[in-house]
Amino acid sequence: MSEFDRIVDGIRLPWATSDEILEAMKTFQIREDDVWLVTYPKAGTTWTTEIITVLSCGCDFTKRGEKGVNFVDIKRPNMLEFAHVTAAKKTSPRIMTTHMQSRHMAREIITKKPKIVYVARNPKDNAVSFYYFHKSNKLIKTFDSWDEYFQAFYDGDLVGGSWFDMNLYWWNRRNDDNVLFLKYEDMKEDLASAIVKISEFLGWPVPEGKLEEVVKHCSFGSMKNNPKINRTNSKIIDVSISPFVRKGLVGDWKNYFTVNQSEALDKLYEEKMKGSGLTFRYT
Ligand code: PPS
Repeated sequence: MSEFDRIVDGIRLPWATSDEILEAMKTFQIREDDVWLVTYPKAGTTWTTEIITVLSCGCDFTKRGEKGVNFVDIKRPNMLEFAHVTAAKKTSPRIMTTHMQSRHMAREIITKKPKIVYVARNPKDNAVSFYYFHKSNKLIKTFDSWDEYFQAFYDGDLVGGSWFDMNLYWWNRRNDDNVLFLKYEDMKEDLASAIVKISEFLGWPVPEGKLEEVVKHCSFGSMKNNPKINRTNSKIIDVSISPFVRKGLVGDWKNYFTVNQSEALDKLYEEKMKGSGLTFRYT
């Protein structure tokens, strides 16, 4: 227990994920036509949210954002009501996002079979990105050093819990009809294909001739230059410490991991993900 977080059911959670939210998820009504984007923090949530949002309005950029995205995990200080309360009043189809581990997710997510897009990012880059988020986000703690942070990531003792548990859970569900499992590294390699895949999965087509524009809109450069997306005026994220849309690279981990840390994480991956068949590109 700290001023920033506490452990619930073995998972460290920020205070902003209050007990009321966890309680509400037990009975929160999922709709079959909901679209849920599920991610471990810093795996590409904002990027994929942007793609889904643009697809949801027929790729008409002037209408982008009309629908709103319901991130149910936390109540920010400036919110008048809980996101799940707001979401319950929304018309279908709703766009929902969460970083919750299966233990805390809205229970009906499995039984109601909404469309679920899961994005996974290799653990090393995911860890570095989350490290910077800890520095800039006022709602979670800042670690004194990279080494101290690395140990917490290794131990699965960060807010949001273990990278391994979450990714293994959704990888094991990747063949369910209602699940689309994507990798950040594949999205980086070929954004157009990722957009088409998401579009086909959701049944929200990209109008003829529009794909290039959507790719441009969702590219790293244009998202970084978008103050709303880059949280430039956020009261929670101090972008002077680290921009929200930071580097967007595959392989940045090499600037932080020591050889020993890299080898230790490889070994842990081997143990935790053994036999799963899930692999990542690290460069
Ligand atoms: S959060 O706080 O959990 O919602 O963060 P999340 O959006 O999941 O992850 C943030 C990282 O995604 C990178 N990002 C992108 N990468 C490539 N292309 C695009 N368009 C893009 N948009 C965001 C962002 O820069 C963070 O990664 P790092 O490595 O920190 O740069």
